[in-house]
Amino acid sequence: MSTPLENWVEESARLTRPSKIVWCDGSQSEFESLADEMLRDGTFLDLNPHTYPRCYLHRSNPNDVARTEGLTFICSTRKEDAGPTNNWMAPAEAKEKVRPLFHAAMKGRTMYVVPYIMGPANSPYSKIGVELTDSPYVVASMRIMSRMGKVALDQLGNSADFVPGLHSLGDLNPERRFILHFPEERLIWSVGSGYGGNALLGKKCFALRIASWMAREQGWMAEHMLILGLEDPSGKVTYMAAAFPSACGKTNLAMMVSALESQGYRVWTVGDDIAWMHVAADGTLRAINPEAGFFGVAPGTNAKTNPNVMAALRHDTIFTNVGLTSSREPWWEGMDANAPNGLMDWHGKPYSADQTAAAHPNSRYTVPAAQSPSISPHWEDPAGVPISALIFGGRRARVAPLVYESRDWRHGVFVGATMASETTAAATGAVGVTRRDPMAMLPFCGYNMADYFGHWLAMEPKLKNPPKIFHVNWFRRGADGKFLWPGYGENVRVLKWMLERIEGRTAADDTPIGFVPTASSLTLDGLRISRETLAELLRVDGGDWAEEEKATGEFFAKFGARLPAAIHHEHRALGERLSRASVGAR
Ligand code: GTP
Ligand code: SPV
Ligand code: MN
Repeated sequence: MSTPLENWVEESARLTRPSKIVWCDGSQSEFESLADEMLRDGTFLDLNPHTYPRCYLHRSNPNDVARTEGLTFICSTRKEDAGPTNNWMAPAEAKEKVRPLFHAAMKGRTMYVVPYIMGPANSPYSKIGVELTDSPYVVASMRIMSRMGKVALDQLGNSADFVPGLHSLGDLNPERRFILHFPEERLIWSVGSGYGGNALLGKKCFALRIASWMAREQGWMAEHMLILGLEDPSGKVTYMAAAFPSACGKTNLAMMVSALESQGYRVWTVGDDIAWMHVAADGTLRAINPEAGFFGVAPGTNAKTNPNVMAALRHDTIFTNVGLTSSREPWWEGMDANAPNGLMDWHGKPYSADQTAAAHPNSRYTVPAAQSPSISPHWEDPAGVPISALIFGGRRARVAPLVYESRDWRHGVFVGATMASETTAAATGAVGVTRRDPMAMLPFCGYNMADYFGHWLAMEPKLKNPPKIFHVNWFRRGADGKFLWPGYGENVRVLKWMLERIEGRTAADDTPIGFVPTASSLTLDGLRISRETLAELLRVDGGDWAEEEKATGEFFAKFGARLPAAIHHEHRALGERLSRASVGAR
């Protein structure tokens, strides 16, 4: 008798016709032989073995350097279940359209069977996926990003309880690129891309799009959130989870070196991109990081902004689309002031100073989580860590103050639902355009976002002490166009204010949008920031917010009658508070 997994592998091989099938065990020796093969065919370039041992550079096809949201589909039976913010195709139509692209797609190639666990190996919250892929780069990346190989196969046994994901590079032509999710079948099909979230199917496809659908059915949450622990001077650690859109600072917040370390505040990393959160028997919200590695944005990372990442990267790391120095070390914009002589750009061409960038703006490192000096001793705790605060945030040149606290859970859900952020290079398309991105889940929610807001609202009564919900913005700019807040390790000052709010120990101004720190309630010692800059960072501008309230209404209108009444109610209440305040100000 063959197992459900064997049957599916066989069926997929009949479709894709690989010349060979390899079942991956996840061992170091397996990785080494894959790496050797990739060095031979140019998929991997080796880096300096003395300064970057066992590290490799991968250059992807220049047309395949970011997630492609326009080619990503939710294939639910009913269109309304995918909702107005997702691309949708009917399941049968999607399969008919895309199956031919898989036909004999692996001819002359190897099909790798990649079993993986999302979550710690022995956690009741973990789930198993299996990816079939013809990309050895994907295999090597999945080995870092998940618990891959024998450990997953042993846990699966003969069970059919796994999320299947079929992936082929195809011909890498964007015209023939599709990322399809069949949430009712819990099936993923991806063809035509080898990049990150398009191709490492455990990450955005499973752990967010498919998992968010499962989480709603089963009463838990799958979120685009980092998880960190803030240690206070007494040694107590308070855990927080934060949702910022792609390339808006999750990895950097989760792995920061605290500017208040001398005062006894430090940050421990549990996860940097995805949180699966369940209500435990005692009514606490418990979060696990389903991933085992970090797929982080390289540009902007340096010894000052993020020493933990810089230390983590020095061995056993894969770099994608960064520059290469003459001493065969990785290089990217923002690593140090000047591009070194003899630099090659991410295409492999000599870099010249009139060029915009040596590294692609969405170039990345793939590194095992355990390599970070900041990794929490509880990062693989099967029960997860208890969450005391949820944080939303985005990239806003104006409007959103440095930090504010929502009035209660329901208002906090509204704050998350009204998030907006300027787009980044993490997805193809224009950069710097403000778009609504509720809970940083716009590209990742596997179902109708109106129902998703409803699901958030429905979590509250299950929680004994619902976490406080905050909103942050590290990216507000002054009249000169420069960031007003120094960011990175200094962000701990904002986390400390949140901690003191959780513990009821510090002051805030009650504004129409929520509770904003008083000028004296933020710990600013050791930071040179003028009183005017601070006032601007914390300012709630009546005109900006009136526009914001209007834009929010237009966004919500897309959802029609499906939008929960509580969200309408919060929207009206915000409008009323804003107009009362503007009358008061007159
Ligand atoms: P994804 O992996 O795409 O989900 O991104 P992310 O949310 O983890 O973002 P990441 O921490 O990688 O940061 C993205 C970019 O923003 C990098 O270039 C960082 O250097 C920059 N950045 C992160 N935190 C801050 C901050 O506090 N202030 C400023 N000015 N820039 C920041
Ligand atoms: C993101 O874009 O949010 C990422 C990178 O974390 S990717 O894996 O490409 O989704
Ligand atoms: Mn992300």
